[in-house]
Amino acid sequence: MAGGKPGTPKDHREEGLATAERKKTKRPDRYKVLLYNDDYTPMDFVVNVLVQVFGKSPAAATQIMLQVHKGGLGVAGVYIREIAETKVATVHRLAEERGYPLRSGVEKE
Ligand code: TYC
Repeated sequence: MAGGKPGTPKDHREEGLATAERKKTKRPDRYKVLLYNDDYTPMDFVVNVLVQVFGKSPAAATQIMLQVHKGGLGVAGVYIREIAETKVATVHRLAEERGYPLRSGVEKE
């Protein structure tokens, strides 16, 4: 089987690289996808987005939606940057299709 334990530096001894030239295998930075509260987007729409876009269970989605509703914002999920940005674009597209002002954004962890 190829590949070692995650986080274990690759052994380059058979590739002719000196120790000083060995590239670190960096874990990609993680980005939180945030949802922001507004006064118009229906609660059930937000719950459906959390289930369908972020893979949450209906119970977890309801908790996150209520956190956003009461606290102003909440974390929908955590991903590498490209995935996080795609999730934000999907949220905005789905909301705009329905005429809702729901906003989402990313924040580096
Ligand atoms: N505040 C909205 C309402 O009362 C519900 C809501 C929750 C909107 C979360 C956006 O990200 C949001 N209908």
